[in-house]
Amino acid sequence: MPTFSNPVLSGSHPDPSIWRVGEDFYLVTSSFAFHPGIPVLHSRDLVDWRPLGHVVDRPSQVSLTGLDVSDGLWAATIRHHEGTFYVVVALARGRRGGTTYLFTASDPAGPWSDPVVLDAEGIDPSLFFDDDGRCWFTACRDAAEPEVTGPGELWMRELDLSTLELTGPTHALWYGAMRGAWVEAPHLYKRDGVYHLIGAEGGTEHHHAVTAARADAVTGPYTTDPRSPLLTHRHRGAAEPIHNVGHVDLVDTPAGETWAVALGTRPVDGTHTLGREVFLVPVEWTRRGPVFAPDTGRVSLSERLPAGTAEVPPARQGPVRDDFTGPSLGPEWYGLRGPADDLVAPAPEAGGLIIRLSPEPLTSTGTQAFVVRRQRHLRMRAAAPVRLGTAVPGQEAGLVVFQNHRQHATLALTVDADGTRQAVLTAVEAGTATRLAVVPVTDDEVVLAVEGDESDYTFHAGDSTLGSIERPFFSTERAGGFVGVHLGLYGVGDAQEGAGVAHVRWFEYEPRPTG
Ligand code: 6LW
Repeated sequence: MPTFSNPVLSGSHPDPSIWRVGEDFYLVTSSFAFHPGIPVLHSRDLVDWRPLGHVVDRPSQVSLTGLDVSDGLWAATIRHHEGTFYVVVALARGRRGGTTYLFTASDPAGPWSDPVVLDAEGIDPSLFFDDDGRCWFTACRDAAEPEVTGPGELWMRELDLSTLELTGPTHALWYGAMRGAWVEAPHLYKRDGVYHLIGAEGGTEHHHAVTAARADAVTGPYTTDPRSPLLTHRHRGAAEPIHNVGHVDLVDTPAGETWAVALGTRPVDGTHTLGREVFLVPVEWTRRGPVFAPDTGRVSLSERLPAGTAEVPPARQGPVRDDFTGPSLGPEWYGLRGPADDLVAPAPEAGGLIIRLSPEPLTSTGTQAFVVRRQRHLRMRAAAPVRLGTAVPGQEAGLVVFQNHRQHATLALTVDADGTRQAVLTAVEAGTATRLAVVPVTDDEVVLAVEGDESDYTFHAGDSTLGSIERPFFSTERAGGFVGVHLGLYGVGDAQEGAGVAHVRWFEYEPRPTG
């Protein structure tokens, strides 16, 4: 039987939401404080996903300034109805829901509208279009009487599609099946006249689980599906390769199957660095509701292909080099909290990327001269030839291994007070920087490289090895938050007259086989 490998989206792609229009599947994920925000991906087979665009690509849509890396845009839902795509998302501040936004587009590749602010509290908003054309908004929030119901509440209001306002009464739908932790991630589906409310419980970590309730009317009353949890790996041991499974969205294929996209992690010795990734899980609808992974009851690294798909392209092997020849950076590159195009941009006449050094340090909550892409493989090498335009003490540019603004490492070219060029390896933990190694360099341009594997990240400048940082240093377990490791380029320094520029001819990312 032909199979595919899970995850179908490796690296930090949390909280997947999926929709199909005809033969085309569209998927969005959380993007937190990264910019552009809310990636939209496209697939024809559910396995091979290509970036299509971003919902948030202009600072006028949403301000992310000042936000912690793991706040920002959380858990968007994508839906399509009568020619319009809808995305709803919560903007989190201080790890809590702040503002709920609704965006629309006629083409999921964009442009997406400026947002409409919905009068909604909480997080994990979703939309359900009923057969009668009415649209229902659901989300989760703190329960009014947590000692009675448990801490979280899934709630609903109607969305008026002509005004894009929530209207009518608020319906409290459900407090979860297990009630030990917040119920969240609600999505509503209708099957054979029954409304199925699927949620997540246990938190996004080890106890994450998919639970469900059902009702005969859209506004309830909802009764708990007694089979809950319907999908979880909370009961699996340390040898289980996939953990933290939950937060699903379901889609029907043209061939008549149902599949779920779920988030999960692949920890190594109890810590994960690649973030929450997207796993594809077969679903069978029964009289009792959806059965996830009917053959095994769990998410697998190797899964049978969806019906109607004979084969999928093999995963790309070998290094991928970005020569920065395009007019702008490709969709795999992200800045923080706003566009960094005036600071980091391809410069074809200079043959590569120009980084204008910025006084904004990587530890700030502003927009730095900084571009990164997801680390998508545990074993990998990233490398870039970097040249610092001037030799001014205090200026630096180079590679960054970025977990968040308070937890990262840099391998930078800089000069000391005597003007001696050097490469410096620095680790920043909980916002405090420690200089780990310094080597002198002689060439103007130095290839800076980092190799990662199960044990550590090892840093090289030209032929010199500066040292290693243990992999768990960059893990979510150590750093907290909701994101995985990103790799990229940055430059810091006060702009001097005509100076303060670094030049990078290319950036190479090479996945390496896991033995
Ligand atoms: C997301 C929520 C969650 O909104 O983490 O714990 C939040 N689960 O469903 C951010 O990814």
